[in-house]
Parts: sequence; structure tokens; C-alpha cells
Amino acid sequence: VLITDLTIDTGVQELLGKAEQENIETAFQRAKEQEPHCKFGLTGVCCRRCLQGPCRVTFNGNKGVKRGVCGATADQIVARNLLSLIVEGTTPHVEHAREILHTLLETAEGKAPYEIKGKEKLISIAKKLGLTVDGVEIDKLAQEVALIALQDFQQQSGVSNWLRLRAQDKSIETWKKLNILPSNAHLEIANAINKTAMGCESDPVSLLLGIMKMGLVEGYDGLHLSTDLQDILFGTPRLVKTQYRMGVIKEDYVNIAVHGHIPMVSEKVLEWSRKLNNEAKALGAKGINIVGICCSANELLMRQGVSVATNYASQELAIITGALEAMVVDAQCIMPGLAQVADCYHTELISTLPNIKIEGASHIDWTPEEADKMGEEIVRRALAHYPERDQAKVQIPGGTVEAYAGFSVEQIVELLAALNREDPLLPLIEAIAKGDILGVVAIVGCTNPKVKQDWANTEVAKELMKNNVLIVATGCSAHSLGKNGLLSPAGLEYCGAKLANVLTAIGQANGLPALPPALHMGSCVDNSRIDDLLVALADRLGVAVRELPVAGSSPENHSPKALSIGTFFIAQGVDVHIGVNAPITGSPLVEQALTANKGEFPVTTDELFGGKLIYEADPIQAAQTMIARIIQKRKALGL
Ligand code: BF8
Ligand code: SF4
Repeated sequence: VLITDLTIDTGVQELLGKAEQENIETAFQRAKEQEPHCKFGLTGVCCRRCLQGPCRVTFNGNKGVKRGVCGATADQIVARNLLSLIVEGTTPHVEHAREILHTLLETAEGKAPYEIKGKEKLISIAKKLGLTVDGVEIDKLAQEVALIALQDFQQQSGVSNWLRLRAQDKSIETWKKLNILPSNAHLEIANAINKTAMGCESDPVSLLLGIMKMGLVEGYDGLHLSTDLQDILFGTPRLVKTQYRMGVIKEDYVNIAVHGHIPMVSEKVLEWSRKLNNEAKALGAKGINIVGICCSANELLMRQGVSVATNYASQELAIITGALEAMVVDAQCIMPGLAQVADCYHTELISTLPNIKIEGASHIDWTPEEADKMGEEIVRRALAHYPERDQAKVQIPGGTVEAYAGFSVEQIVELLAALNREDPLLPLIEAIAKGDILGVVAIVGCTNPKVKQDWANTEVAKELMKNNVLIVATGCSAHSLGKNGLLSPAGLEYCGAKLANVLTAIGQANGLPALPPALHMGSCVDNSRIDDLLVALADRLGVAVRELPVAGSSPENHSPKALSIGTFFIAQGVDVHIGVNAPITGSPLVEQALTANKGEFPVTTDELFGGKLIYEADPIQAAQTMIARIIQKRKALGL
């Protein structure tokens, strides 16, 4: 295999060459070793739910065994497996939300060394929750908000508070009719696992509705709750400029990479790196340099302007630069293979969450109360490793790319207010109505070693921009765009003239050369921000979210989280494209229900919710399919 077929990131290509020379294995090679993939697994018809199996049933609809030992059919097995996968996507985000909830609560009660930086967000959320705000101290208010959030993990009936806070009334009506309104995130997760257990639910339609319900748990008590409480604790992101690519790792600094998702960990590491910066100078370095990987990168980038080394598929390669003193990880998307790579260098791999230990890593516990102790210990260990760095092994690919980020909804509205102070959303709506902006597509999700890294993400984005579609981005896809100049005003060269004019006008009204063609809205939990933007636009227009000319796209999805997030958006009536197929094609029923492709199965998510799943590996075709749907939705709106 040619290295240039694995990734379009030239820095990663260079490091893959170094890995080969040093005989170090990475995910890119291991992905090839797994080929060809088992068709039963790929199509979702392998069941391991009990010890009478594992059972594999036919995946081509005619030949082979039609039922498992218990009598389960392909439709039943695929639907059950998909619900399991969606639960595994949702649960890490719900855990993430629970961790931030407890941190906020302990901070409000004076037990944890964090500070409530997002006072405005706190007040606006408290008001929306119906709390008395006037004359109430900030800590008291934060405690009240956190306790209302806690009910979403405790109440045995009623509807999730965060869903009622953030969802459009029109959507709530739809979900109520289908009886899929969730109450308590933990209860819904337990309920879904119970459904999928051997000998429990086998009605594929009910399982599919369970999938949609899990999408709502993901959306409100995963994504929205995490973002809202993080903004309260760490502040709402504002426009920042930063740098992308491996070149952000600096040879003459003590380098610490933060990788994972939980900003309570990465913010503390950053804080202590600033406090102990002079100690690095005493060692002969110029200072301490924090770089980000995956969504920890997004969190620190959005709020602190920290630069981004790389995204998911190439996380191991950051260590292969030989210049990382430590890599700090917390949860989600942490490859176990990192430990093996770190072993070849002086880099210390450090895990932090009490419930998530990594074989071969050292561990320093993060708890809200002990967060400072953790931050200081991590930075001190990195300092201690600096003299151990083997200069002969250091190779940092040169070059960085400028990027803008920090586009929270609050920031977008503020930028638009420069054009219309009384009605900031109006200029955006007018641009959409005139067709200067054809529609909005969110490019979200991962990179996946099965796909040439960053290629599909950037190709989909470029094809859409060319057709005057405004791009918003999150997750590792946003990193793909950042590495390739699409988060910078320089990327306007890829836009259609109409879109470029709009972005230039908004930028210049704010003293910038232009806005970039893709607006970076944050981490994967920050897909909530995209949802907030859609709800704000729909409310302003007096329509339902499902009527908006918008879509979501995850061209290089790998994580079940991308699927649970996608489910959330389909439930709102937004089409979702994936470039790597989900294991559903073994069941015509499940496939038809989600993709609305013609078949005998009568009920589709498109009919029930207004959104469907689009599977398309070819990026240009995917963009065209989304554009066709956007045009269809525009016409229905009379545009
Ligand atoms: O939550 S985009 S590879 S890091 S799953 Fe993972 Fe996918 Fe990256 Fe962030 Ni999101
Ligand atoms: Fe086989 Fe049924 Fe057991 Fe699945 S639940 S492994 S299909 S017997």
C-alpha cells in the first residue's frame, strides 16, 4: 500500500514513513490486516446475544440459514444490533454530561477548584428553566441548574428537562405521538439494553422506535446537556485564530498532547502548563506547549485557541514525532495502540478518568475535587521527561495552517448583528431566501482508517461550497477541514461566488477579511450548537426544523457516536449522510425504514420525522444527493 493512499495529510504521510523505518505499527496498517471484512458483521446479521450462538443468518435475502437458533430473523437481529450500537454511541456522551454536571455542582458548592466563567449562559439557561434569577447569587443559581439537570438521571416519569429546554415544540409533538419522549437518560439506556437482551424484544418496528428514542437521549441529555454546562463552567466560545497540523508540536518546547473529550481534564492541564511555564525555561526549553488531538483539541481550541496536532486516525503518529513528553487521555476514541507506540519513545501516556484505565498507560486520577492535584502532577511529569527526549528520534513535519474557530451560536449571532442589530438572523435568512446561500450542511464526525484520511471530509465540503452551501463543522471532520485550509478565509477560493460574497460581507462588517467557508462549531457534543442554530432559524421563520434546507454529513464516520448523533438529527427531520455504511444492509426492513429507499416496508423515518439516512461512499455523489434534497426542501418552502 502506498502511504499517499492512506491520508492526504502530508505530515501524517511523513510520519507513516518514519513509523515504517522504525518498525512501529499503526492503525493504518492494522486496518489493512483486517481486510477482507466478514460480510455477516458488515451487514449486521451476526448475533452474539446468547450462548446458543453465535448465530449468523443470510445476508443476501435468499440463500443460507434464515433464522438463528431461537428463531430470530435477519430483520430482528439487525434492528437489535443497531439499537445496541446506538446505545454505545449515546452512553459515552451521557457519561460525559454526568461528569460535567457533578463538576458544576461541586464547583457551585465550593468543593471543586473550577470557576463559573459563563455567567451569561448560566443566567439565560436558568431563565429558560423558569428559575428566579434576580438577586440570586451565581453559585446558588448554578447549583439549582445542576440539580434540575440531575433530575434527568433520576426521575422515573415525565419528560427530560433538557429536551423540554432545547427542543422545538413542533418536534415534541411528533415525538409525543410516537411515544418516544425520554424521561431519564440512565433509565432509557437500561430500558434499551433490556429490549435487546436475548428473548426480549423482537418486533423490529418497536426496536426502530427505540433507536429513535435513544437518539433523543443522545441529543438532549448527551450533547445539549454537556455543551450547556461546559459553557457555564468554562465560558461560551468566541472567535479565535489558531494553527493546525503536526507542525504545531514544537521542537524547543516541552510538548504535552491532550487527547479525548473531557474539558475538565484538558482545561486543568492547560492551566497548570501556564503556571509552571517558567520551570520549562529552567530546563532549557522555551516553555510548555499544549497541543490537541480529537475532541479535547476542539474544546481547548474553541475556548482557548489552543492549536491542533491531528485527528482520530493519526493519533498514534503524534507520538512518532518523538517530541511529546506526555499524552494525556480521558475518554472516548483513545486507541489502545497508543500504549505500544509510546513504549518506543520517552512519551508518557497518562490516563485520567477513574473508570477508564488504559493498559500500558500510567494513571493519575481526575476527580472534580482533586483536579488541581492532577493538573500539576501531569505537567510536572512532562517536565521531568523533557531531558529524556532522544533528539535522534525527533522528526516533526514542518508547516502549519491558519484556522478560525469559536463559532458558538452566540458568536454567530453577534457577527450577524453587525449587519442588523435588531434582527441579527435576518441577514442570514435573506441570504438563504435569495439563494446566495443555497442551504446549510454540517460536516461532522470522524476519520476512519478504512477511508483515505481527510479526503472524503474535504471533498464533500468543497463540492458543497462550490454550490453555495454554507458549511458548519464539528469533531474530527472539522479538523480535516482545518488542516486543509477550509477554516480560514483563504478557503473562500473553493466557494461559489454568491456564498463568497455573503461570507466576505459578514466578515468585513466585523473587521475581518472574511468569514471562512466552514464555521467550526466545536466538539462532537457541540453538535448541540448546530441544533440550536437550526432551532433558532426555524423559530425565526415560523417553520419546523424538518422544513429547513439543511443536512448533516459524516463522510468518514467510525464511531457509534456518529450514528447516535445522526439518529438525533434524523429525529428532528434532518437528512444525514454517512460515508462508511452502518451494519444494516442485512435487513431490507431496517435499511428501507432508515434510508427510505423503495421497498415493501411501509414506514420510514422520512415519513415519520422528515429525515432519512443517506449512505454514499463517493463524496461528490453524496454532496449532489444532499443538494438535491436541499433544493426539494427549498421548493416546499416556496424558495
Ligand atoms: O467525539 S469525531 S473520531 S474524537 S467520535 Fe472520535 Fe469521531 Fe473524532 Fe470526538 Ni466525535
Ligand atoms: Fe442465536 Fe438467538 Fe442467541 Fe442471537 S439470541 S445468538 S440469534 S440463539
